[in-house]
Amino acid sequence: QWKTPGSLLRAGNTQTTSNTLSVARKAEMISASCSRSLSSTSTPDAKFKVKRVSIEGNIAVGKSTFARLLQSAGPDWEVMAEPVSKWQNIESGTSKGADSSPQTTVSNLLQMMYQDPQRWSYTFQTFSCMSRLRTQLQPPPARLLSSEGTPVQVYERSVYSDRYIFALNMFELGCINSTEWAVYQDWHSLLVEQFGHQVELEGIIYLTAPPEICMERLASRGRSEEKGVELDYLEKLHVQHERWLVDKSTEIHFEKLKQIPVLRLDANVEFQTDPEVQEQLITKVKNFFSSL
Ligand code: DCM
Ligand code: MG
Repeated sequence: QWKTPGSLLRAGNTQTTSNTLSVARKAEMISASCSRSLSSTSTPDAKFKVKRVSIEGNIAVGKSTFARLLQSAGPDWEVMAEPVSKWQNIESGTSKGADSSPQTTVSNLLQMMYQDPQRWSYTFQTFSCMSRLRTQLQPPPARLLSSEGTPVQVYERSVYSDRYIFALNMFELGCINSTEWAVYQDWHSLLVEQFGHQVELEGIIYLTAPPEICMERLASRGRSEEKGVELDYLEKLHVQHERWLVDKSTEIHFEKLKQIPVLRLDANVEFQTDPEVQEQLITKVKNFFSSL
C-alpha cells in the first residue's frame, strides 16, 4: 500500500542551495549562549516549576507561525524553535554543539534526505533527534525561572514526534530498513530513559489542517529542500499524527507519554492575520496551560 520510497519526491529535484553559515544559524548560536549564561544565575530548583509543552503537526501546518504568536502573547512563555538550520548546515566536527566557533559547512542533510531518502533517512533522523535533544536540554531562560505566573517552555516538536511520526513513517515507507529501525529505536529509548526527565512534556498542542492546506503552505513558504515533497507524503504524515495523538493506536514505549493531555487546535483558520482568531486560540492555550 505504501508507495515506493522515491515517490515521496517529484522527479527532478536536484537543485542545490548555498551552504554558507546562515543568519538563522548565527542567531541560534547567539540565543543558545545567552540562555545558558542567564540561567546560570538562577536557582536550580526554579526550573522544576516550568512546564514543558510541545507543538506538533504536519510539515508547514503553521507551527512556527503559531509559535511566534504564542511568543508574543505570553510573557511567561518561551518558545524553542526546531533546529532546522542545523540540519541544513552540517558542520565538520559538530561534537562541541552550539557553542563551538564557526566551522565549515560540509553538507545539507535535509536536502540529502529529501533527494535520496533511502540512503539518508536514517542519518537524518539520527541527527535531527540528537540536535533537538541538545537544544531542548538547555536550561530555560532566567526570565521564565523568575516568573510569578505559570512559566511554560514551548518546544516546536519533540523527540517523540521524531520517532513516532517521522522515523516510523520512513520505516513504513521502506526508507529506513529493519536493521536501521532496530538501531534507531535502541538508542532512542536509551536517550529518553537517560535524559527524558529533563525534556519531559506536560502537554501537547496538536495543530491540524488538511494535508492539501499544508501542501499550499509548504509551496508558499518555498523552502528549497522541500520542493519535491508530494501531497501523498503529507497525507501519510497526517495519518501518523492522527494515530499517535487522536486514535492513540501508535505503539508507544514510554508510559508517561501515553497519559499526556493533548490540545487539538484547528490550524485551517487565518491565525496569521486575523486578530479575533488569534485571541480565540490564545485563550484556548491559556486554559490548557493552566489545566496542566
Ligand atoms: N523533519 C523530518 N524528520 C524529523 C523532523 C523534521 O523529516 N524528525 C523535516 C520535515 C520538514 C522539516 O524537517 O521538512 C521541518 O519543517 P516543519 O517544522 O515545517 O515541519
Ligand atoms: Mg517550522
